[in-house]
Amino acid sequence: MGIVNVTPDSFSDGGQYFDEQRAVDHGLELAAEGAAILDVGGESTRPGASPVSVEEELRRVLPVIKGLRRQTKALISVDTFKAAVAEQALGAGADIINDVSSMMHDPRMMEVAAASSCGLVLMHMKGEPRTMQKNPEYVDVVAEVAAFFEHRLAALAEAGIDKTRTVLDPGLGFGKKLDHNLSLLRHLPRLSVQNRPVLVGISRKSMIGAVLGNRDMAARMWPTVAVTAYAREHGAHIMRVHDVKPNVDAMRMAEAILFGVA
Ligand code: 8Y7
Repeated sequence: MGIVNVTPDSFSDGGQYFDEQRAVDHGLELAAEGAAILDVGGESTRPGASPVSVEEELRRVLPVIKGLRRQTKALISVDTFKAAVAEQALGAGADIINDVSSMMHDPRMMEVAAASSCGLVLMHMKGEPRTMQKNPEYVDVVAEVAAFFEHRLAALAEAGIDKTRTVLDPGLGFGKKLDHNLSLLRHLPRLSVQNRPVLVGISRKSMIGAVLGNRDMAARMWPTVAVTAYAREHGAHIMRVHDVKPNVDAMRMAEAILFGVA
C-alpha cells in the first residue's frame, strides 16, 4: 500500500490544480513501482495535526481519486474517518475505506460501509489523534489489541458486514509507546484474529527514530524496509509505506524464502 498524501504544498504557488496533479503523478509512480493499493489521504492524522473540514477534505481527495481511477488498475483506498468523505470517495472509484478510528468516529460510517461492498481497514487506536501519545497505558497490549479486533468484527457482523471484507491493523504509533509498538510487532501472528490479514504501517514513523536515535526522515527508509521483511515473514500481508520499490523488493525476497519462486 503506497501512501499518497494530498495536502497543500506550501512551497508551490501553482494552486490547487498543481497539488492534484502532483498527487496523481506520485500515485501512478507508486503503482508502477509495484503498489497494489494506493492510499489517498487529505487530512493528517499525525499527533497534533490540525483538523480539516469535510468540504476541504473532499476538495483535496476527490480529484485525485478520480484521476487515479482513470489511469491505474491499482486498488484505491481512502484514508478518512468521515462518512461523507468515504461515501463520495467510493462514488469516485475508491475500493477500500482506511479509517484510523475503525469506523467509530463517525456514527454514519457503518451505514456507508454496509451500503457498499468495499474493503475495510480496521485499525486500532487508543484515544484521539490530538492526545493519544500522552502516556498511553496497557496491561497486555497484544491481548487488548486482539480483543479490540474481535469486538470490531462482531460490531461489523451485527451491521451485516462480512468479515472477509476486512484487514486488521495494530495502528503503530496510535496511542502506543515504543515498547507497545515493539510488542505488537513481536506478536503479529496473534493479531490475525479470525484469520483476517494484517496490515502494518510503520513507514518512517517516530518509533524508528526512538530505537535508532533521532535521525532525519530519509534515514528511516531502510529501517522501514527491515521491518517490512520481518513483518512479511511473520505473516503480515500489507505494508503501508512511502517508499514502495525497496519495500516491495523486501516482500518479494521474504516470500521467495517462505514459499519458493514460481
Ligand atoms: C497509519 C494509517 C497513518 C497506519 C493505517 C503516518 C493514515 C501516520 N498511519 N493508516 N494512517 N495504518 N491503516 O505516519 O499505521 O503515516 S498516518
